[in-house]
Amino acid sequence: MTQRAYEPARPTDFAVDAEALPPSATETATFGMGCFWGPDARFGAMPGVVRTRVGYAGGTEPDPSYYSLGDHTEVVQIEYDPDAVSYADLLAVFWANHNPMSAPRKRQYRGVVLVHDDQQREVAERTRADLESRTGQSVETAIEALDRFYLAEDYHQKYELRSTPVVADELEDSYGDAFVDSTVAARLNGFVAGHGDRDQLEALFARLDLPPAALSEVRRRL
Ligand code: MHO
Repeated sequence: MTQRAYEPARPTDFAVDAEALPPSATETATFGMGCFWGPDARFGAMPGVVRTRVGYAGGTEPDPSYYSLGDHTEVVQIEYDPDAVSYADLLAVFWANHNPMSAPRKRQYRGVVLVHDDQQREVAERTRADLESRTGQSVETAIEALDRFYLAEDYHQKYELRSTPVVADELEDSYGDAFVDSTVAARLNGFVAGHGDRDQLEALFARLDLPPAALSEVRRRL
């Protein structure tokens, strides 16, 4: 596999992040499923997901950026705890949350599973075949090997959370560039977008050592 892996930072200012599973113990999945803001939030709130980030992949041109995407696609990258959630679980969310039956006009938004290894390819192909036989329609979503993931600009990371600036700024001030790899940021980004249930939310809040002003601001949004 030629894939050059993104190396997550280890932000630790907040207990939830300090105690999060380290990158050496996680597995990684990469999906293209339309504008990457939505899946960043959806997967960020999913139990068993440890960190998320958005970026560009699936093309050949070097150093893509949002306004110079070349042949790349917007993707979400998900680090997960394989003892808590399976690749097949993530794929179920993936298939259910984009339209696999029609190829979008822009390559920027195409549906694609960028597999990290042969095991992932096998599960991806099996679930695609299941979907085709269940619906009797042919699936346009591609399954390809991930070559290289390029991290998107800061302002695209945890996009939903950025509309609660008190919290996003608090986390970014503490973490700087490592903000993107904060589990706290991933969860809150998901919760403010309406994902996750009350129990998950309260479990996070019980462990959240954010300043009171930031806590009450985020609660106001939930
Ligand atoms: N231009 C669209 C999608 C943004 S996404 C990062 C919007 O503003 O909603 O491609």
